[in-house]
Amino acid sequence: MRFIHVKNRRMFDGLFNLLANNIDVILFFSIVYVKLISYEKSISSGYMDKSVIFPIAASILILISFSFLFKEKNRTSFLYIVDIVLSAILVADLMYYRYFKDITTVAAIRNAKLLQGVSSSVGSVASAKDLYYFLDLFILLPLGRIYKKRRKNSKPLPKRILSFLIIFALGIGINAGVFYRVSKEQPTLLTAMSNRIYLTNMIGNIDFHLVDSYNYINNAVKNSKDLPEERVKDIKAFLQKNNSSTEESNFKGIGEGKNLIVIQVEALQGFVINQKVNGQEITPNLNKWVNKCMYFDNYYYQVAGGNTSDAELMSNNSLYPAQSGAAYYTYSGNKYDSLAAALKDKNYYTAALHGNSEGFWNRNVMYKAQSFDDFFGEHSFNVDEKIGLGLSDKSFLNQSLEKMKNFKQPYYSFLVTLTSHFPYEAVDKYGDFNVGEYEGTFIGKYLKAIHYTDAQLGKFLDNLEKDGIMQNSIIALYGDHFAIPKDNAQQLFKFENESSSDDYTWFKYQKVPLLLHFPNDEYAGVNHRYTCQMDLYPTLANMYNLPKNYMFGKDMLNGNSQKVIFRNGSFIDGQNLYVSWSNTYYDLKSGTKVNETEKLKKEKDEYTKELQYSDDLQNHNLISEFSQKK
Ligand code: GP9
Ligand code: MN
Repeated sequence: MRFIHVKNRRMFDGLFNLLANNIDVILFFSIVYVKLISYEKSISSGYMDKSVIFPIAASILILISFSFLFKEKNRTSFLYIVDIVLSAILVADLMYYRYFKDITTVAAIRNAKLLQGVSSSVGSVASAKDLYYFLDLFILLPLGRIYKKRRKNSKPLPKRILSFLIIFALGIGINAGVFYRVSKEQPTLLTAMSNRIYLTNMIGNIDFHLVDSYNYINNAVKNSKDLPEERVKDIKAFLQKNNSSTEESNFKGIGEGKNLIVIQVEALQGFVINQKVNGQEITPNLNKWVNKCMYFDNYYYQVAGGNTSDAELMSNNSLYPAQSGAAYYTYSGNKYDSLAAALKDKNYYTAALHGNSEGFWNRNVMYKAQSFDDFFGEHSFNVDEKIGLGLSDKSFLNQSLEKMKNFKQPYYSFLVTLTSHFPYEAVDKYGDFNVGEYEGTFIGKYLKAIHYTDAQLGKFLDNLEKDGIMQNSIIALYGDHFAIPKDNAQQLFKFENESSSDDYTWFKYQKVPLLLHFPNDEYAGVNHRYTCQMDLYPTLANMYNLPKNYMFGKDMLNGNSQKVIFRNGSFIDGQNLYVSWSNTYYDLKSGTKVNETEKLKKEKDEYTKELQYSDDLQNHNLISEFSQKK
């Protein structure tokens, strides 16, 4: 009895000593944990992922592990300094968030002019509550002093290294599991960082900054070596050849002096045009406008890790998406010879409009880099109706029209819609479109969502016509990318009565509609030429008499190239489809497999090179170099 009592007492003393000896670590963990959770709550507006507690705990453990490398009395000072730095980062992040609705990145800090918006209005983005983040520092300072005095002797170095290794491994282990889960759910999120708030909601603030820094350094190292002279010459020669316009005469200059309105529609996939469900047209309004427009029914999207932002990049610059990640993020410090910049040189007013938070896809940075005069993001609209990610298409298009009426003419308006966004659920209660047997299915939800957006686009286009704006404008409307991901392909094939589900069939549906509208519905008709998002800018450049210098695409209204190169190396040449992941060629019309010929092999090598040229150009900011030398 007495023996057990003594044993218990010893255990209790041991535990007490362990806690007392590590009180600085325990306090640090608890306080930083509370700060990180409170930060997470501030940026998540109600949809915080509960499991974020694991990466948050793991990242604190990793920080703590390093403190064990110090002698005990220095350990406390180390933790104290880390606490100060972390609190400062969190408060800076909160202020940035209040302004941009986004998380600060190394790229944004490096490009200091982007922070002007925040720094010039620190008063309006700072909050008294932010002081809470520093409160503990005042209480901990005297406590730390007392503790330090008590801790005269220290554990030997090997023991401290062991503690470091155990805690570090624990933190890394938990984080590895979390990162695995994120990359399973969204394979490109960690490298592309498309939705930084969502990512921070999954991995926490510290991990976000670590991943961001890693991506930043990784890219910088990759691009730090100068390109060999020969390579630069090759790229120059390629661009000169691709952009020379000797034979171009169709439609040349027909847009000069006219407004340009480009509408990029979220997830508008080609198969819905002129298609019915349950006996009703899915997109009755676009179907009507298809007949009044030059309609390209073989227009392919080519987006990669940058998704919507890649569609914007290609349509406005005729540059390929980045090999990995999002160009809108990786190449935000580059110089661009964009559509907006070229039109500005012709005294156009240029504006980009989108109803989501300004920071999404780094738009606040990238629209500036592409020389738009103004960006009207969520802050510039009255958010009177929110569906899903942001302002509803209905309200967005109505308010955009009112804004456009006040734009100085001629203008270039670039509108990006939002409501018909994956997973197409938010829009359900805003319409009564009956999709019959598809009710409740993934494809059924999409059809409802795109039916809603079609109605809003119809009203917008009708108003442009009614208000006489169309009379003096050229309009381009296209879908940004697929709506039905590969995971759900079977539903699409079933809907389209496809008996096969091979790669050829998959590619058949990777098209988005492109509608070009000219005053008085001139040039209306269907154009079956194989074209793609890379071709929009060269086509518009010819119509608006803009210089063509650094475009990789082709003018769809001149010449006869039918080249479509996808970011993964797959391509279409007008006769054949090449699928890179299976190294297989198909006849484009019949879908039968064909063997590789000398000609096809040559094309494949040429197109791979073309993608590499675009990568080199962007990795080494060559537009800046070339335009200085000119
Ligand atoms: C967000 C919108 C959606 O603003 O552009 O982007 P996505 O997820 O489609 O790439
Ligand atoms: Mn999109």
